[in-house]
Amino acid sequence: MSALNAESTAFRSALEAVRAVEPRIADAIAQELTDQRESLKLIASENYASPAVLLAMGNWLSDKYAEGTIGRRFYAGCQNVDTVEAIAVEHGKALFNAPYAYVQPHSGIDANLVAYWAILADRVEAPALAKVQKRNVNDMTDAEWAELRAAFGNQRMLGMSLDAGGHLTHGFRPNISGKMFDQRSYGVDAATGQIDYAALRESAKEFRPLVIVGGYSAYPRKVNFRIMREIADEVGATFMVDMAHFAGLVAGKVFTGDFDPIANAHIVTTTTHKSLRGPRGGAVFCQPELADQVDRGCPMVLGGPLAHVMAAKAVAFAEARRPEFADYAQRIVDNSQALAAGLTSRGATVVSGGTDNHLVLIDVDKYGLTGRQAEQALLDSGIVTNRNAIPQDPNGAWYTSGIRIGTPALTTRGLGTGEMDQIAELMHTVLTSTRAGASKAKFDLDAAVSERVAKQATELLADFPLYPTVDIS
Ligand code: DSN
Repeated sequence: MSALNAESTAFRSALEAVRAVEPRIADAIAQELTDQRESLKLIASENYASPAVLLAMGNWLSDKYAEGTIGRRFYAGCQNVDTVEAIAVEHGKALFNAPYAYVQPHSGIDANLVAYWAILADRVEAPALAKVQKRNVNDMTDAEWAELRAAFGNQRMLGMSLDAGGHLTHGFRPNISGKMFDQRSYGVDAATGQIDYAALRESAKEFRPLVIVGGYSAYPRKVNFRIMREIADEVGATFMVDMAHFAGLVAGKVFTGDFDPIANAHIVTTTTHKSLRGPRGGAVFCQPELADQVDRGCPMVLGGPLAHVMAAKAVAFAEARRPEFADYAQRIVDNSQALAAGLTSRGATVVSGGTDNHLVLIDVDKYGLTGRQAEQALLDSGIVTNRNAIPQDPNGAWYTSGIRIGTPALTTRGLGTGEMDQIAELMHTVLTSTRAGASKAKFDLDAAVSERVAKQATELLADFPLYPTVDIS
């Protein structure tokens, strides 16, 4: 049986089994494939996992509870989960050249919580921990949170500001990290749009954080993790990097040397489904001295490990160890740079003047639009992006003034730099044809324009079929 037939048969059979119980779910799954095939997906945090990764998740490994770690479980009968987790760890360590890997986190937020707890537990005195265990945290006021932080030694976190591209889990209040830590942000230089390491160093010296967090969700440049580690060492901080967005570029050896987080940080967290192209999930990589605390992730902050997803992580890591993944990673950046150049040449304002990674951030104020208006106008035209704050954004995090555009997914489909220029033209057409409406969410766009662009987007994708080996019709 050819690969085409094996994969198609597998997905068809799975849908048939689901349809026999709840046809609406089978229909929604099938429709998702149709929708993904037809849309120009430029969401920087999304990708298309391989059929092998997807199929590794749909099985009876899901039925097993396995709290604990390899060989030390709180449940009997975990021999196959042990095998799966050990293989995922083996591939993860080899892929990233990491001394230690923990592949249980269910998401990036979970991975960050595991890392924060490991850092706190490693650095905080035992009496402070005992004090916390007496608390009921659910009804705590801000003052009580401050008291709790004091019990932990007033731990401080220095992380990237949200408008410069940082993530909510880097110490912001909608996330528990904003309650666990006193957070101070570092931003970007107003003129260059890039991290000002001298300012970061000064801030760290003054603030004396327990942890410095590198990494981002919407920063279009390489980060010099060697300099950040130097700063952390100067102030006695633990240096953590959240590489969720650019893990694929680390795996593919686009980011090496000073720009390799694993080589420079004490602890590194990631998701596995963005540029890394694996299943939805997270992982933590760390230096050996933090390994014991990281291993406490479940049940400290995680529910039981998802063995079926760890199986898919193992498959994805194995795929990323192949030479063709390095080629893929480089093409992600080539495409991103071509997209930035195409937009710039058509008059767009690209934040920081370009990109070194998988994403491009544009300032849509140039078109008299908010991010919310631009995002919806593009979506109506078949182009899926997401609105994002830009440095010193006057429109805040909800409406924003920016659009974040990422190339990992379309690069997986095989689109190249020529197609990126065509996409820049389509985006330019939509953005210059859209007029702001009566509110920050409303806008006017001639339906003829959006229909024409959507048709052109579909035509562009026709030469790059998604999941060409999968036929579920
Ligand atoms: N949701 C991810 C992103 O879009 O960047 C991060 O949480």
